Amino acid sequence: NSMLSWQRTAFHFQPEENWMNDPNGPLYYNGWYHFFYQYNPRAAVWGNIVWGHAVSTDLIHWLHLPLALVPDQWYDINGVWTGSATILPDGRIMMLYTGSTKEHVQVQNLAYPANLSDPLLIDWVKFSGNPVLVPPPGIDFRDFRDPTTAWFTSEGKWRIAIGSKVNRTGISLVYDTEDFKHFQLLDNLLCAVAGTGMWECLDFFPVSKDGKIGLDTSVNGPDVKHVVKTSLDDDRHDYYSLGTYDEKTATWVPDNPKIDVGIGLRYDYGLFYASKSFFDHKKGRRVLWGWIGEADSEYADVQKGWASLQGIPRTVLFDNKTGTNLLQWPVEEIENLRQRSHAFHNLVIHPGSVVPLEVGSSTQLDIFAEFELDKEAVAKAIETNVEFSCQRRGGAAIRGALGPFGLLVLADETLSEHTPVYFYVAKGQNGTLKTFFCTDESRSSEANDVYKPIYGSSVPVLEGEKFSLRILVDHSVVESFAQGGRTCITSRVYPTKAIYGAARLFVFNNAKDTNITASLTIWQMNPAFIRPYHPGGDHD
Ligand code: DQQ
Repeated sequence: NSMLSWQRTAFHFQPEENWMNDPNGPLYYNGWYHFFYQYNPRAAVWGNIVWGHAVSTDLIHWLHLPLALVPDQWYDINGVWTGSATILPDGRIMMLYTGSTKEHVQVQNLAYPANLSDPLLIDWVKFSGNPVLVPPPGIDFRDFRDPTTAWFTSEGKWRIAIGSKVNRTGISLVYDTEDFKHFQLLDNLLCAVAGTGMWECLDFFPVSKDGKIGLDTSVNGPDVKHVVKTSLDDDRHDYYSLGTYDEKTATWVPDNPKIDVGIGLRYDYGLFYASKSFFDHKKGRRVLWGWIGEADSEYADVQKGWASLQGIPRTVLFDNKTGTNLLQWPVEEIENLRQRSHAFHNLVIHPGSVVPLEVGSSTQLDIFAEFELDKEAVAKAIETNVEFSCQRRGGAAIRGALGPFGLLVLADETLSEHTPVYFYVAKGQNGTLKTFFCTDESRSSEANDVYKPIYGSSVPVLEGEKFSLRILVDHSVVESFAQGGRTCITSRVYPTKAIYGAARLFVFNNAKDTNITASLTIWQMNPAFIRPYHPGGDHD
């Protein structure tokens, strides 16, 4: 449908058509990144779930391959659901995934590459003894899914976590295995949080306290913290928490019980779900994939013939400056798509003004911006509204003493459509500043069958730091990272006017009492050719 074809992205991973959801089993092997994903080969809505498969050498340019796993056995006939890869020291690959059986029971199955010397790992074999795990006593047959990557224990066993729930308590079951075929359920739960409901797509991995290097999943010791991530089926958000893992008891405790799994921090305050990380041996980094769904109607998805995309993969590091959060940042390879840049130095933006940035068409951009407030204005400001929240009625139109200020992306000339990505600084009674980072979709589109929320949360800004943000704009997706990736917001937006050559970019300052000094670099982005697979063809 040409009416909607502008929504198609230029450098995000998408199948050629139909529905996609969770990232599955990402891995790096023999020079190729492999990416699998939940896919409906028949329609642009969820159903008939198989594993799609693609390969890349840079995480940005992809080659689509034949489907890796399809429902063809009693134990996965209702869907080949989410799973994770473990690469053994001898180079074998163990792929554990959830199958929905002919009776809709959730079981765990094992698959592996048919031929490890095929660099593209095209053919996959299901283990003849599947399923390798069925729901244990006390667990509902519909609440047992999404096995993690395994990590090695000092006892010489592999350990995995699987999400579930008991009543309203979200839990992480833990199993040990030596061969990925026989598993032993441990007595303890890795962790559990009351009131959080079903835990989908658990992820569990170490981060280096030095904040510099990524770690393979089995690394442990005094120099690491462990992250637990859960995708809450109830509210469809990905929550993580930093804490300490005790291998002996197979338990994990959060650093701060107030920001436990499922109640504290989120990877992303917009649309971002069912994420999964993997360790990239090539570059020694941990890379995070997340599913970005649609915010339009199912009818529109069927019209356009596709639904969902994947976020640009993010490197994940511990933030050793704050000590309280992770840093997420688009993988450096995305920078190879940058074309010519436009730079603006020390633009002074007065209260209540909107200034166009003449950068040409603005549908494919990489933006880096830094903002400073007037020191005097900050000192004089008497606003005491630390109760601010991004979701408060009014969004970017609210005018406070020290905010909002930021960018308007995917805007048309007359601003009848625009999406503000912005900071809001609130001043507390004792003079402390609290910063919020938000995206306001309420004026993003004149279409009325679209969900247009205001997203956001607070973001730590340390003494001496400027306010900084990075935004990737790609037709119908806006991924925003504040303060080096402390707080992230992914939006799907569906403008009707601010498309192709008509899309513009503005910087704005809606604060009442302060000028904003803005310095920006803006790159036009090349498309990433994501190519179909032609058996027997040339794949160079
Ligand atoms: N998607 C899969 C499940 C998982 C859910 C099914 C999360 O395995 O729990 O498509 O989006």
